[in-house]
Amino acid sequence: MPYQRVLLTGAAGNLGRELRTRLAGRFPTLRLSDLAEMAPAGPGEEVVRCDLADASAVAELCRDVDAILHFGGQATEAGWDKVLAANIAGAINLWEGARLAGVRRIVFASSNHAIGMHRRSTTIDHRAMAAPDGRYGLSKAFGEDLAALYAYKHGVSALCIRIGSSFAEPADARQLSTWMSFADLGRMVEVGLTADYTYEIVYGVSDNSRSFWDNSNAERLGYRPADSADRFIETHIGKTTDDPIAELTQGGTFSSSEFSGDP
Ligand code: NAI
Ligand code: 15L
Repeated sequence: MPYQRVLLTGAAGNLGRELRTRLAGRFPTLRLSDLAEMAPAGPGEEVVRCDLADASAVAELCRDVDAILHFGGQATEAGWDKVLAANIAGAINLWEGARLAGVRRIVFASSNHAIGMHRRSTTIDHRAMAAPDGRYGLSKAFGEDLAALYAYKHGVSALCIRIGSSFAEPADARQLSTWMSFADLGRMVEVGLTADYTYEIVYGVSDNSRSFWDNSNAERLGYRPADSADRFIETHIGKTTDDPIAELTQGGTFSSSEFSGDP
């Protein structure tokens, strides 16, 4: 059954603004939400300001929605207060609101920082154990487990996209491995909305030859990336840090920040 109304959280953010443009006209109604101000609603759009930490507001936000693209929340490392409110309470409120509203599917912007302490020397796939590289990464691992609970127990199917680095262009040597173009993000979101599955984890990454990840699960679901960071190898290969923990781990400086273990 096609979706009548799709909710996009984080609509004022970098990826939210990209997706808003790419999804224009794709559904009868696209409901856009964020804590921050958004551009006014265009044709086929609804704009709703909402704090994900406010359970009753989020329950109302989910009403009459068929599917959710959950991109809102704290998008980098932060203190527990912010991570707890936006990403942990926010995720609980969203999935519970979705269950109550009969939402069928959630596409979740998880992050490579859920597995950021894995070594760069190991190629991991969607079955790798969580290895968060900070409070932010832990909140994404929590979101993935929350999605599994609601998928298997309550029928809210979920695609968790462990996004690498989604920017207009890769910025440094690490992003030669982790970069995802905006167009490939759009392709992955389309797979998330249309493929047949209950609960899946994939990596949000373009077709980079230096990728840290075996993304065969995404390919199995129908993802065909059209972009690659490889054309930046020559210019970016030397753009490394002088930080040994960052260079050792997939999460880079997220992993080395506050690091106090054995390398
Ligand atoms: P962003 O920071 O530009 O967008 C996040 C949006 O969430 C912001 O507009 C912010 O106002 C909103 N937000 C924050 N707290 C909120 C709250 N309590 N209630 C409602 N809205 C709130 O980040 P970006 O880059 O657009 O990322 C979007 C999503 O993708 C995030 O969940 C991030 O963790 C995830 N992601 C992004 C990656 C990237 O490379 N851009 C990589 C991995 C994951
Ligand atoms: C993320 O999860 C962040 O949202 C983004 O700003 C980048 O830091 C990205 O990971 C990355 O690892 O490059």
